Amino acid sequence: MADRTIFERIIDGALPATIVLETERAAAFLDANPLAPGHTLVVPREPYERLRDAPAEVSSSLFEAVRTLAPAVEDAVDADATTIGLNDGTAAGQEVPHLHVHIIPRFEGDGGGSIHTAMGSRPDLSDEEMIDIGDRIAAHIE
Ligand code: DGP
Repeated sequence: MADRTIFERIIDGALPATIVLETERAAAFLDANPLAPGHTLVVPREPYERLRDAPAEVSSSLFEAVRTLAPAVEDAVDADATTIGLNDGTAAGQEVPHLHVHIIPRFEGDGGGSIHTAMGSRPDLSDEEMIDIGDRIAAHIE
């Protein structure tokens, strides 16, 4: 089918990839454009676009796979640490519309930053604004 995502086609075997884990609901393979050796993508088998679209059993399986893989990836490439990230939506840099978690091995002195460096600036929020935002988040929990 023409409208399958790249990642569905990888899981189906229609596109080549180095697959490192397959579970009932998730799969993982090496990123074709790695930021470090071992850069791995973990995806649900079903093509939910955003984290908010995935039912609880799918997101649980996804993060269980992340938990399994993060130390395996780190050890396999003898890394010192790991950055785990999810570009959730186009404004956050998501290019492939199939939910995926990046596992990126990190090395002392590799020149990369923390997740904080992904943002160009920080907002200056008052205590009242922080409380109001917190209240609104709590009110939106479904
Ligand atoms: P994001 O910006 O979070 O949507 O990252 C998408 C990642 O997917 C990017 O790091 C490169 C990777 N990618 C894109 N196309 C392919 C592909 O065909 N195969 C593999 N293995 N990775 C891909």
